Amino acid sequence: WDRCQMLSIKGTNRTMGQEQQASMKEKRGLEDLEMHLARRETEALFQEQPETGNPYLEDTLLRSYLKAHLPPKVLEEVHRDLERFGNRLLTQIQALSWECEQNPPVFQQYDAWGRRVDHIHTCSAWRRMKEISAEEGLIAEAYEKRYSNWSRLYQAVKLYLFSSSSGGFSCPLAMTDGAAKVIESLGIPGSLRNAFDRLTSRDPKKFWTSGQWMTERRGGSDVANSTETVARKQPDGSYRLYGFKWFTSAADSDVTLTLARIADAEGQCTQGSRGLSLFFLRVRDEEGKLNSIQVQRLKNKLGTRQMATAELWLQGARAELISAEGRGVAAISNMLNITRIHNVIGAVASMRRMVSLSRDYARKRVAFGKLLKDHPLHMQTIARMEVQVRGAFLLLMEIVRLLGLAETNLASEQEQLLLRLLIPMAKLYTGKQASAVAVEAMESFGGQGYMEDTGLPVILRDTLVLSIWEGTTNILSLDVLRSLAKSQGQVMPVFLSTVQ
Ligand code: UCC
Repeated sequence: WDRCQMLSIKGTNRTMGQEQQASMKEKRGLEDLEMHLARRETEALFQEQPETGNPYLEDTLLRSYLKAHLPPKVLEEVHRDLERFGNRLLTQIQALSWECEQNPPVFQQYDAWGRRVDHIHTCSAWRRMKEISAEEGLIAEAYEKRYSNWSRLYQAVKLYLFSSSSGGFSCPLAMTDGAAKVIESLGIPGSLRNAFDRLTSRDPKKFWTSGQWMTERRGGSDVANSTETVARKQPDGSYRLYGFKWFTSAADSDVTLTLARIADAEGQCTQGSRGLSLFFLRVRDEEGKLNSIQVQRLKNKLGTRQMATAELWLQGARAELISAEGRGVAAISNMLNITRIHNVIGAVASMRRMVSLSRDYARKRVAFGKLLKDHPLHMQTIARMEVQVRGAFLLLMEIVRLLGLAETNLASEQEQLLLRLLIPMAKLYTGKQASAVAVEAMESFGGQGYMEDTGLPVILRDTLVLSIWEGTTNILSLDVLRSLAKSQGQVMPVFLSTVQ
């Protein structure tokens, strides 16, 4: 309309006064137009941010699952704690998570005077995550067994709620849980009592995290043939480790479990799986000095950038042998099974977060004259994702329910077989599923989904590792076969009847 007005003014014969008036009017008209456009531009670019509320209260499937399965007394206490925890996630922890993303770890190899220091600087939010993990009993809950066989499931639920707001801290927690499990399965030897207490502590000042150093230069899947690290026995019965660990996640951890080959008196080692033994070591001493370890560099990863993944030289690191000689792989497999369950937790949690955000956006964003939620095609896409999240969630709950039974000696032989089969199966399936769902959910935000500062690409990047670390899809497929073979096929009818 403004434009038509101006054109009609320009086209007429006018006196000087009229010209002046017309030119002022034209100027005003242009100013109006600019203001109008500017306002329109701002309005058109403004979109309501997708948000989620208390992740526990909003998760109707989780709540109905707990209601259907937990004994009423346990449910009452768990519900109260999860509601409080959900609020804490919303009001405190989510902001810390973003801070971790914004301030990835920095590696300082030398000090100003040329001394080698190999210091990995982490941000205050990352260190706060460690304290929060202890305060919330994110590891402790599973080992205190306050709720008997339900403790493991309760811990898994807290980790599931925490995972997508943890700023990557769910990774060291996975390995910490795995290390505690290995130590517990060894009967908590006296020399490891202090470590076990710290790994499962609720006291932020005492709490330790653990690493899991398995991957070496020659590979990460074929551990039996790739491990070059050598362990030399010392007169006091301890060992010193020499080797190069190529991929160590959360390298700022306090302790770690790792594999090495014990050298005999002639310096010879047994090759293959039977030559591998499991060791425990502290990464730093009381003063923070590295245990004869040099940090080569930090890894430059596609995702999980909040966390320091490093290449480490072991140059005589003092360590304790904790498995029988040559039984390293079997001993660390307890850890692997726990970290693989954490992987499933991470997968389900990231799918839940993406789909929840997508659902919220559909209630706010208008396109083609109506809200996205009123477009059947859009809703069909969201519904398909929702079904995937729900299925994966129920599979996870079944696994941690079975694990809880096994850990309190309440699982039947059949349930134990089923658990052994379901862990690699769930890990391989949800690992791939998570990134597919994340990509689909990202698309549901249009171009905004592709923008770094929305935080959505971070979730996608971080899901891409889920099919890789802790055993790739094919390695886990082979582990499914291993579990079939180990049970001499007995697990198959158990699986089929359970599914039916
Ligand atoms: O460290 C990494 C990143 C850390 C970050 C983790 C955070 C995750 C949380 C996410 C939160 C969001 S990545 C490094 C991970 N590396 C792996 O996962 C290794 C992948 N490779 C495998 O899993 C292979 O299958 C191997 C290494 C286990 C294969 O070794 P072997 O020695 O060739 O296999 P064997 O000879 O078949 O098995 C040796 C023994 C057998 O026991 P026995 O001798 O009694 O018959 C097997 O039954 O180990 C037993 N065993 C198992 N037992 C092997 N695998 C298992 C298992 N899964 N469960 C029980």
